Amino acid sequence: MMVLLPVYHSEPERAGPSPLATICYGGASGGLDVRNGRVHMTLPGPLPATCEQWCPASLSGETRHEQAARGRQAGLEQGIGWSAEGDLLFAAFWVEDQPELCEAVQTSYERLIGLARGKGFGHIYRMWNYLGAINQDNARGEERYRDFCSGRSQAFEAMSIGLGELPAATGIGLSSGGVAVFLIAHRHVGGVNLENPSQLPAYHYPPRYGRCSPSFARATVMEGPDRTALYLSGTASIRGHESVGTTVEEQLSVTIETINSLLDAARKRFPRLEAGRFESMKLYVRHSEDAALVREGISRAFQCPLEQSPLFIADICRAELLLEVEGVFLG
Ligand code: 3EB
Repeated sequence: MMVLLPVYHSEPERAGPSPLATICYGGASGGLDVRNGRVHMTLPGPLPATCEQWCPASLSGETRHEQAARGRQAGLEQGIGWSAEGDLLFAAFWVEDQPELCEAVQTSYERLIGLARGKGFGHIYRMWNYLGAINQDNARGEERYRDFCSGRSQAFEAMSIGLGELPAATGIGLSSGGVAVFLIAHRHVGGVNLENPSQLPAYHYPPRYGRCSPSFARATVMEGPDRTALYLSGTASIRGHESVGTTVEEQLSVTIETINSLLDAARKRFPRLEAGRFESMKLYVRHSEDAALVREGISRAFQCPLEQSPLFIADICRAELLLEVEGVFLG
């Protein structure tokens, strides 16, 4: 059984195990393109410039020739860029900036989910959401992240995806411009969505955080015959539904506790996760002066290989949050 895992480089075209997609962070502007069977996406931020490639990896004993014979298909349809191989799909959209995001986000989200389903990849197991000026208000005086959340929520509802079916996700700011969303999906295997015992499900956040709650699970687990992959959502210093801590030290320590509480809960259900580690992590830090502290704290707590844990300077979806961490834990 195959899943997609990220590999990080400082340059876009380093040869890897034939990725389905290359995402270049820290570009001058946003864009989406499909070439040579691969999705190419450039995002205006976050910095520093870093490339992420989504590569097939096996959760069974055999290596990837189980996949190679199945061929590659890719295309760009109605603004959705996609690439598929065997049971794996990567799909993405980029929408240019709009004064209000809700409608454009809902339309594109519905197309994205519709495309995944239409190509036969109904099991979406991880999503990412990047938007410009995430903490700024739109013309109606609504924060852009909240405006985005409404469009996303309405799309899931329109596509009949229930709250318990929402996959793990990340929501992070870009230096400028529009909205980038991408997903990974499987043809046959549904992920198991997990919640965090120390946090209220985001889809049940009270209305003070926005007219529609954020639509995501705290983690999604893909279990193969020999290995198990846990995709951890963007995790920040939130207990229940409240942001905790005013200093970066406090927020770092609560974030580490929160990740550990998710892992503890996951291990009860998926004992294979008792052994293993984060094979990749993405660290997002609001202020560059906090970068070294966050990098050291996370690396001490989780021992993720350095070359597989890029740190970005980015806005986080609540104005008071100073950091957010996501990752893929392999057991
Ligand atoms: C939180 O826990 C912090 O809107 O997709 C984390 C992960 C956060 C994903 C999203 C938002 C999102 O509410 C923010």
